[in-house]
Amino acid sequence: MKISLPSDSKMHSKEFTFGVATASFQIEGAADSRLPCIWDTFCATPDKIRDGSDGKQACEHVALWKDDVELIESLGVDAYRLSISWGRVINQDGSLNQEGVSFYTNLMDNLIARGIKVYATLYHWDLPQHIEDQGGWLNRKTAYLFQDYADKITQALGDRVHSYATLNEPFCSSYLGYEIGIHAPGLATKAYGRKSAHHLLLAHGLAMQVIQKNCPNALNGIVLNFTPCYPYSDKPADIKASQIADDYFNQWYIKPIMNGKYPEIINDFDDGDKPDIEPGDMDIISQPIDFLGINFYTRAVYQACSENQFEQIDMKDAPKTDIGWEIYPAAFTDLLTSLHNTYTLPPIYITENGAAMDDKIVDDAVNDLDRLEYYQAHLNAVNDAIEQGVKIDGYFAWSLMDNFEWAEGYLKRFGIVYVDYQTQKRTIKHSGLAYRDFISQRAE
Ligand code: IFM
Repeated sequence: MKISLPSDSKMHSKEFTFGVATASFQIEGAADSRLPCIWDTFCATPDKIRDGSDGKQACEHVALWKDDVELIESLGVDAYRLSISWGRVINQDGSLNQEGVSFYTNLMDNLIARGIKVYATLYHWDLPQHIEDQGGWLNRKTAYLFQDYADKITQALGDRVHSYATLNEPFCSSYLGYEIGIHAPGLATKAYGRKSAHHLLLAHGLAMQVIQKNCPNALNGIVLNFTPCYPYSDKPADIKASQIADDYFNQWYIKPIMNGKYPEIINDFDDGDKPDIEPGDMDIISQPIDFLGINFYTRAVYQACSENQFEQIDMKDAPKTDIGWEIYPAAFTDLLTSLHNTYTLPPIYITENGAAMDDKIVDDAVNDLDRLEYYQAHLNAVNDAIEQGVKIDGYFAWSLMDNFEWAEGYLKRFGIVYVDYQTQKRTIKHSGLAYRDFISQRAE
């Protein structure tokens, strides 16, 4: 089976960027050559990671990066999205760690020499533990430490980076990490979710100021994840429930950036649950961005519930990926068109999209037709949105290779390349070969 799009699709143009994505903690390993981070601590806490694993070795990318660059090149992609480990490049006293910086400059130089553009995210969840010990994202000072890190690393990397994203998915850092505690640092207090989210968004704005100054020619922005919310029925109460959920999980992160305001539901919160907003914060958060990164995997369905206002329904008979997420590509088009109609957006990049599947390696091959179908359907959905007038300039498959899937450990495989964690052998899956073939047949 092949990937194909209508012959007049704008995604066939070489102007459209195709890439693959990873993140530092999920692939790098080499934990001894960086500062400990909140995910090291979380992994060392009993019962937090389903298979009891950690990120100490992961895909050993710090050792194997040259092979991995060859692998990326062999896929024929235009760009590689990676994240920088804060604790690999900044020492505890705030100075640059030259060894860590060299790791990234060598990697980037090698990618650039092969014509592969670098899309770098500065924060993909691996907060140095010593900063968490001072309150982490609940402490306003962390936003300023992030600005300082962004300032130093963007100067050090120079013009190697084509595009900087400040944060990846602040929803996950704040809600999963501080409000319900299923991600690091594992705190579970309702008010913490909104308070940490505000400091993350402030960090984004403060970092944008220095990145735009240091790298005015790079494409600079933020990556947000969205799980579009649908009502379980046509009943007004269910529709209202899905709207509240949407404000809480999705609009909460984009509206401050695009419109300088939190959604109206903030007015319904108890005072103690509101974020600590200081004068000028919303202006810092809402300064212009050059691009918006969107990560999409699935949708969620809600019904009204008197206790919590909304309650998620498990769509039992719906097709799902191996991580239990419903496969519903129409929600991707709906999301993109609705964001386009709601906000005045900069160009969009799909910075993550992909599926965990129960892969089997047989005779050195992984025949992951289920993942391939997922990609086909979701590329169609992106194409539909473009046809409806949404400006989308790129698409990154999540992920280049199987890796540490956070609280699921190594049990869930999202790669288009299979990783044997015993031998570290990489095998391009059928979906990866199809992605490569699709990319290679684009017009010059
Ligand atoms: O693996 C994660 C990634 O780190 C962030 N976005 C979602 C992916 C799949 O869960």
